[in-house]
Amino acid sequence: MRSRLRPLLQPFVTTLLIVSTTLGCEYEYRDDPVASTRPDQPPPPTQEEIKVQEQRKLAAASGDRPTLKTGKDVSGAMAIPANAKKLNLPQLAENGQLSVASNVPGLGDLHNAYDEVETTLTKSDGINPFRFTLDFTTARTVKAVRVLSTYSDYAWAIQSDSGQRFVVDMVIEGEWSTVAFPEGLKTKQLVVEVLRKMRDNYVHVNEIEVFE
Ligand SMILES: [Ca+2]
Repeated sequence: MRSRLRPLLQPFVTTLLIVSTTLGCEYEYRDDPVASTRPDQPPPPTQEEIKVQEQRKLAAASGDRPTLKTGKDVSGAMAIPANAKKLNLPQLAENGQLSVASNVPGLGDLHNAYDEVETTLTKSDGINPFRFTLDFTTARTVKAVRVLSTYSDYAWAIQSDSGQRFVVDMVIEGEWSTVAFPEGLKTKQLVVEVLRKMRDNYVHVNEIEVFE
């Protein structure tokens, strides 16, 4: 019986051997699993970032041009008073006598807006108006503030810590605009808002200067 079955079983055993050898070879040439190189997940957004994202969505959905809150219209050309002296904002910031914040979270180049270099700028990442808050450690008697914004005509506003607010309605793209206070504006805080007036809402601010 066994001898009669052997010829029948032989091809089957041979086939099994070939299949197992082939599979074995295939496994040997397979690459080892590659370790995951995916970077760590970014941290969840902060409440402030969520609020900004919602503002962007609302602005995009409305299709309206943003505007500045009203204030005293000082749109006429103004000159820096002759006796005014420019504050060295980068130095004051480095000395801890000035801190600058904005309404756009996470900007790493905010200092470009007050580094005394016209060609360097920071942009608002879709937030319009772009608001800067300059907090001095001691009260200043401000005689003028001037601003330079590029890539679009713009409007801007300056506000003191007492709430006095001045608005320049229209400035040509790439031109400096000055608001002067010949009598001096006593304040520890200056809020500067720049509104982009054309096309998108990426506000480019090259420089903010303060004179005392
Ligand atoms: Ca600059």
